[in-house]
Amino acid sequence: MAAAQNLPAPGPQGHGRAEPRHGLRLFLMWLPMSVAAVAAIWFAWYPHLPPGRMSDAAAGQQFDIAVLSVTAAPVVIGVLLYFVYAIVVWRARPGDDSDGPPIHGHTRIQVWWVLITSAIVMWAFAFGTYELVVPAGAGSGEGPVPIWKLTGTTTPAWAPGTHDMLQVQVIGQQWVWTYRFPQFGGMETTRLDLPEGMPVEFHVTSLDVIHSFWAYQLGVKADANPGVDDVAYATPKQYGSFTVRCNELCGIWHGAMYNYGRVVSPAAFETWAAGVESKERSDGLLAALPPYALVYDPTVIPQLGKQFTKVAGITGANGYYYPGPQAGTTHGDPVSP
Ligand SMILES: [Cu+2]
Repeated sequence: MAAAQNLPAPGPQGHGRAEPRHGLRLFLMWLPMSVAAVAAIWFAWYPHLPPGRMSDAAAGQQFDIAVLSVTAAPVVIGVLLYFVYAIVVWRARPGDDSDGPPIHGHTRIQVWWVLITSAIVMWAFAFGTYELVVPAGAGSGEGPVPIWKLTGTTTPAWAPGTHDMLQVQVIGQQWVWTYRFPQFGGMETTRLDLPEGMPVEFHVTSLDVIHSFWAYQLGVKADANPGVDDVAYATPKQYGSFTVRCNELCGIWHGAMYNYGRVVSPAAFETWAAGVESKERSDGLLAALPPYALVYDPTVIPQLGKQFTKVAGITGANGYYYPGPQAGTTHGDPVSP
């Protein structure tokens, strides 16, 4: 920190020897170290910071972490440098049992201290507020009533190459994630494919206990609570696969509650989603699923789930609402091994 240039000189006074300019020394050491650290963080570390740049939300989080790291590095270096300098230069020499000089404050240092720490805090406040409001914030203002919404049009149908917002319902239950696509007939899958470059509106809910939807590489994390429709936004920006984990301890198989998704081209996504929809329709699965809703009533859904039929590789969840395979039968869901 620049405060280092105005440090007190607590060394022995009046011993007939000129006191070196400790503040200047410290500043001249601090400056190149800080410049090097900031450059290393920005140019070498920043591109590798979590969670990557697979979506706009992820890239925004990566940028915030990089900026705050650049802000913090000179402060940390200033503190550690002063610490080491004090030990080396101002330690008591062997045989020196004398008291240190009495020090009664130092106006210039105190003024600088207040100014610099205030400036850092105000910067963090201004940057944090800007990042929360202008790019629609961490999690894009997620919650049951999102404050900021991603730009896009919510329509009953979805088509590639438009501004249509893809709606995806994320359903957590012990212990699997499923995804329903209301714009594709309400079909439900255990794999979360998403279109690159198009806005996605997640509606996250739970059928039983509290879970947490964490699509790590997309930078999306949202609570999955029963009876609550939690909204989060993201626009995928890179092709590739990502992992969805549960991030809320939700029972004995919490650690096994994960599956995968892919970011594909909008045309490939539409082909996939329409294909799943038509297969689930012809298999009778869409008719058997509970009607699409933002939240589901656990006291009603089990009655609907009793009609659930097995469709290999496509849908279902081994939960309370869609009963798993019964002994001696083939009825159940394809999620179970
Ligand atoms: Cu869970």
